[in-house]
Formats: sequence, C-alpha cells, structure tokens
Amino acid sequence: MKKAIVFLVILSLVCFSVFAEGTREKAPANEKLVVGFAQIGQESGWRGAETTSITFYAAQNIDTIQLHFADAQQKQENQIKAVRSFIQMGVDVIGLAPVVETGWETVLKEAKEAEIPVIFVDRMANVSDDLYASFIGSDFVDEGQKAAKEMIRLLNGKGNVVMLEGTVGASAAIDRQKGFLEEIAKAPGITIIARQSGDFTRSKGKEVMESFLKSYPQIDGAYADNDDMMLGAIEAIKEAGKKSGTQIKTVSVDGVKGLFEAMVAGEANVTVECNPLLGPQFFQAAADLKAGKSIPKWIKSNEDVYRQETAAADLPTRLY
Ligand code: GYE
Repeated sequence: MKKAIVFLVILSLVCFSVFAEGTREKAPANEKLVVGFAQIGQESGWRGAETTSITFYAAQNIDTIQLHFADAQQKQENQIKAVRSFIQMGVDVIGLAPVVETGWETVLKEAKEAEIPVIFVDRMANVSDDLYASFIGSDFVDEGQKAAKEMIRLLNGKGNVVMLEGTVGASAAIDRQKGFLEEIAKAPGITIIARQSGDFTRSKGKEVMESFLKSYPQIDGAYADNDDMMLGAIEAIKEAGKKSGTQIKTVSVDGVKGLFEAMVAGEANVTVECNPLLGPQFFQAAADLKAGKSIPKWIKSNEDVYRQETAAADLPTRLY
C-alpha cells in the first residue's frame, strides 16, 4: 500500500512534467531528453522497485528529462501499442522491458525506420543486433547457476526439488532456468520432480506450490525464478503444515526486502540478487544516445548472493 502511494505520487510528478509543458519556464522542448518507457506491469516487488527507480529519476531531473511512461499490465500487445505511440510522439529514445522474448521485429523495425533508438531494460528480446541500441540488465543464466549452487549446498547434493517458473517466454525466466538446470545436473542426487509457471506473481506462486504439495509428499527444496513467487509458496507451505526454510529449503532470485524478512524469520534460505534500480543507468544511456555517443551493447548489473545467516544484518541496507 505504502509502495503504491509512493509510486502514485512519483507518477503524478512525472505526469505533471508532461502536462505542465508550456506553462513553466524551461529549456526549449528539443533540448530536453524525451523518453518513452514501455513497462511490463506491476507483477512483483522487483518490478515496483524498477518503476520507482525510473520515474523517480525522471521526476528529480524534471528540467532536463521528459518521461512518457506506459504500464502494459503484463500484455505484449499493450507494450507494442505503447512503443507505437512513442514513435508517433517522436521521442528521442524508447525504453522497453520486453515481457517475452519473441514477437518484437515488426514494431522494432518501425522504430528503426523512425530513427528512434530502443534500449531493452531488464529483459532481453530475441532480435538481431541492429534492432536495439543496448540491453541494460542482468546475466540471468549466471543467476540461475548461482541459485543451483546454493540449492546443492543446502540439500547436501541430495533430494527432490520443485521449480516455480516465471512468465512463459520471458528472458528472465528462460535463462534462469537454463542456468539452474545446467548447474543442478552436476548433483546427480538431486531430482527435479515438478516445474510450473507462476507468472512471477505471489498469488500464482502460492497456487502452484499448493498443487505441488498436494501431488508430491516429499519436497526437499523449492527454487523460484523470483522472490514474489517464493513468498507465495512459503504461505502455501505454512498452510500445508510444513516448515519452509528447514523441511523445505528455498532459493529464489531478486533480493526484495520481503524475502530478507522471510530469511530473518527462518522461513527462507537464499536469495540471488537481481538489481532493479536501473533508472540512472537507463537515462545516462539514453542521454548518451541523444548526444550521438556510442554505448555498450550490454550494460551489466553487478549482483550478489544473500543467505539466511546474514539476513538480519543485510536487511537494513536493502534499498528495495
Ligand atoms: O526478476 C521479476 C520480475 O525481468 C528481471 O521480472 C525481471 C524479473 C524479476 O517480475 O521479479
């Protein structure tokens, strides 16, 4: 609720900057960096942190940045519409967090024809190099590998593991699973007994875990492509009368505060960090592109692994 209010306040500041055009003293419109951002939705705490990072940065730099922000409610068709509207507006740069990897060629060719560079933020799309300027985000395969190493350690290389998977077709889900499965295969004593998508949300994570618990009497470990699904899964485990963090070990990705709280409570074991605070890097890259500078094709985030043992000390330092 508090997060939603903060988000609305920031959004209204950004909208104000858009609607206040012409009424305030400012640099001529063409001197401002005009950016369109096609966000996925509000499916997770991570996503909320990313949106706040972007809208807050724009609000803080209202004299030099004009942001048009669209929330696609997790639907690719809405993101495509948003990108098209940014092209029509003639923005300087488009930021796109592609909900899934495929299906972007047509709209990205339209952006290219209009000579508007596109930066992928946090998720990748499966397109040729000439259709995007840069990808700002994490190495998801590496995150999956780190998660698997933690799971192998927690289970001493032995046991039944279930996987709660992110949105089907999303790069963050596909690559984390790839890394996780590659690495977990190195522990022949571990069996993946079930895999299902919980669409990166807490409510679906809970539903998926409920069905796993009904079907499989012996689950030793649960891996989730994001913390929100794990938080839902933890509720399901508790309601089923089992103990997460001890009877069922947990490893998930993101590093949101809620998961640190669950670790402090002894109900979760590990989170692999994925940094959502991409606003500053995104606007810097957009400004560089507007200034005609070249930027790296992949601007990578630095990330850590956090365990239950240090969670209480780490929690106050967490920014999202
Ligand atoms: O891990 C998840 C979110 O694309 C990296 O999307 C992002 C993922 C993140 O919904 O929580």
